[in-house]
Amino acid sequence: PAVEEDGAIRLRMFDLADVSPSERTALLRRPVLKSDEMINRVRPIVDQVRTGGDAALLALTAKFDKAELTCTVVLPPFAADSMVVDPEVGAAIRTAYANIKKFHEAQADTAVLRVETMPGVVCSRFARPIARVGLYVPGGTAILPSTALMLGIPAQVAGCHEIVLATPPRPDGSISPEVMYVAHLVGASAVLKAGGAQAVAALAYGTQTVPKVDKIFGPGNQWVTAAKMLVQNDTDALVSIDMPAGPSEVLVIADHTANPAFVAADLLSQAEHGVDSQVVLVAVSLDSTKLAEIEKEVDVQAHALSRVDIVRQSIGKSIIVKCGSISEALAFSNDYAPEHLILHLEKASDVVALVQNAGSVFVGPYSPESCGDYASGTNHTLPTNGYARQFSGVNTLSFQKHITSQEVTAEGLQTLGPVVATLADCEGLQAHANAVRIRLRN
Ligand code: HSO
Ligand code: ZN
Repeated sequence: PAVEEDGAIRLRMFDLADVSPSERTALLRRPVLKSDEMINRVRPIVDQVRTGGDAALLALTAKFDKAELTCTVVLPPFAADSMVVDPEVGAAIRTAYANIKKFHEAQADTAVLRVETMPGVVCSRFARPIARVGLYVPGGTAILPSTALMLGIPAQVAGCHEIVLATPPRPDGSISPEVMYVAHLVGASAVLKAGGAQAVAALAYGTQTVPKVDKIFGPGNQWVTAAKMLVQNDTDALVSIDMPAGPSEVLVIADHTANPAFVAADLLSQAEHGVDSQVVLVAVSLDSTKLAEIEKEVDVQAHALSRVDIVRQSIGKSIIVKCGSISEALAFSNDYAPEHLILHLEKASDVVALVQNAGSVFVGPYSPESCGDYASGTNHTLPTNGYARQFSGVNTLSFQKHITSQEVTAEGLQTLGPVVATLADCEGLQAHANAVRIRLRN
């Protein structure tokens, strides 16, 4: 039940020793996302913007964001009075910016990879920025300048030529000054005052005033996610997306050394994101006293939060999974493939070696997820919904693509050519074989 009869905010508890394989599978599952249904609902909106351009975008922004605009695009230099932030917030943004930039600069692929596979046969690989990128910064229940940092910095570091930051305007038509300040820091070439599926469509197809982009990044609600999936599949749009997105999640593994207050705080920091946030605590051989302490901390801390009503719902849908060993805990976590994995364990740093699937790992008692959400340097745009099995979080390479090249010398072709001609013959592709033999004869 989402709401306990006694009013307590608590997770549901399961013991891995007692659950059947099918129950275990059910525990690993996220709430179902009806992506087909959502795609059908966003299609008319996307079509409207694709065919109607700016006029449609303005109309939809008036409808959904209640903002009456005459123009959705803001170009730099951004007005100073649109970026006035509290001095302490400004300083925090600059420190976060520096840390995130430092970590993402180190990821940039600047070297040319060069391998001589045979004498006279040189294969190379080098990276180039994706020229035009669109960054979606959600509005909704919280303003998210941190997301603007997490998407804007790698774009800037990768050297993308055009960085279009889209975010829904407030009813008065403005954008939060913190987001505008970050747009300025990351060198955004335009800010698009639009949100939802309509913003995604404008980025994918371009309008009279909105520049079309090559790749769209960023988290968003179901509408945004569905629109990203839709435009990605339209070859006319010729656009790609960062990754499939779902509600945010955390899996915390705790043993007897864990501080119950820290564990509870970490669970709640994720739970406050939204009613559909997923929170899992894997308890390794915890006695009932310790578990009760954690549950009490969750309840007490939750009731003190301004977003208690959100937390009540997300925690109500969340689970504690008891298990008997670290290896069982990691097996469960790897099967779940969490977006965030927090290790409240005795030898937390040694356990990282056992992590196979996770978006980002938070090691030991003093590494709350909040650090990675805001300012340590790692990116917070991470794979959810189990996609950590095959996707990496957003990083500098997400804004680059690789080009390979080869240079074969005349001598190199003497050795390589016959191999190629033989394989071309084998495939019955005579012109391919000819392209080699015509040179060998020369
Ligand atoms: N935990 C969120 C990111 C975020 N947290 C933004 C606070 N602001 C998804 O990884
Ligand atoms: Zn967060």
